[in-house]
Amino acid sequence: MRITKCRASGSEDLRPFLDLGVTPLADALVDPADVAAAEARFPLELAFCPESALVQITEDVPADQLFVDNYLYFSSFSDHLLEHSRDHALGLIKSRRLGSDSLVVELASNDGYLLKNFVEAGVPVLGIDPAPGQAAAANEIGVPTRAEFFGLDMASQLVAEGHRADVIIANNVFAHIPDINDFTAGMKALLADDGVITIENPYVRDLIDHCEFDTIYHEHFYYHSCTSIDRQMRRHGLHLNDVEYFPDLHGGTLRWHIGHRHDPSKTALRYLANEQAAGLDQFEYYERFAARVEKVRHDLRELLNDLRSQGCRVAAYGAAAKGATLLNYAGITTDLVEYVVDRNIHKQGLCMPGTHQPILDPTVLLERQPDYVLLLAWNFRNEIVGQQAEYVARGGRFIVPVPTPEVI
Ligand code: JHZ
Repeated sequence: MRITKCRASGSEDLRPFLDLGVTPLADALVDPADVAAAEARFPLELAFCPESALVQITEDVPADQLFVDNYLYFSSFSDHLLEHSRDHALGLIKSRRLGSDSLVVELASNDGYLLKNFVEAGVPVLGIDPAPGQAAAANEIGVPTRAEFFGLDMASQLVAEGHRADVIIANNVFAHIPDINDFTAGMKALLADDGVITIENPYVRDLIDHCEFDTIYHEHFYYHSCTSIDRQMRRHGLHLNDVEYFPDLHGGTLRWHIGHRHDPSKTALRYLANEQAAGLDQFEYYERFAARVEKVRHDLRELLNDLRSQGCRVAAYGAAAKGATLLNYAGITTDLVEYVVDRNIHKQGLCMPGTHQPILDPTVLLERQPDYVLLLAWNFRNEIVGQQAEYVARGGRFIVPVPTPEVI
């Protein structure tokens, strides 16, 4: 269903600026037996709300369809993410002096990849994640996890049970919530008086500036800036107090520190001022994005067509959600890219949504030695290219699709 109002501010002044067509759900990988059947498809369009400064998609797909029925994303398959998460946990234990009488709650705790670091240090945790397979995997490794959607109801229930969180962590989930106000109100209710919320999410400024349009898909309702976070928190009596930047994580990720009291660091104030100076709170900043996205599609198709006409064999690496957006928007079917490899064993044996490349184990790259590999998971470029040193030593080449298609 198409929304008519900003999900955050309720304003009707929603200004569309990018149309990626009608695409299947990016994580709805297809069983090979079902490829002949029609897949559900939904419009994928982006809009900006001047009141909330929030970029968002205009289509609402029910959350069950996105995160319960089709969800095979397990955080633990990236070494880089595991290291990043460990640093985050150890940093919080030290700076917040967490111990056996503290409580850390993670929203969208996935397979326990982050909370396990607190468990190892003897800090009590609670994971919350609606995806049943991921929640079960977390419980199995000793990370107590409830397989539920988080919101004000659940927060109130936890408070009634006597819980208040010293730390609430919400990594790569603040884009994924259909009702952002209910989710924010839940965090406000659950947070202890002197507690801290840390939220990580890819930065909309990097998305626009580096043309990372493939990170747009139906799971990602929102594309955040410091300004949009600041306005969202203030609406709920919370405050943005600090900002950290991780340029190599998911194409550029920000971590926002939020509390009940307003005590902004110089860094937080600088980010807000820089965004205002650059115009991130104005529609004009987003207006010309569509033409740049269209050029990536054109150039990538031209490159792949040229390679195929020279008889080159092309595969892809990473059955990522962003890969599904790229392949579907650019119309890259099996005639241009034959198959995709991915080390997530839950994805192997299935096919990419819409374009239907089979997903295979990465060892086939050495068995079949394709001439080129389109790097769909370009956010893990160093990690993946490093792992594939042998493929490269034998003459294999990677194609990085964004910001402009490039052979490396
Ligand atoms: P990856 C994810 O998006 C999921 P996606 C989520 N929707 C989100 O918000 C963003 O991140 C920020 C594989 N892989 O993580 C694993 C290897 O095979 O970029 C994944 O299937 N070998 C919550 O889905 C895929 O690549 C490797 O060495 O776009 C990467 O997907 C590595 C490092 C990864 O996610």
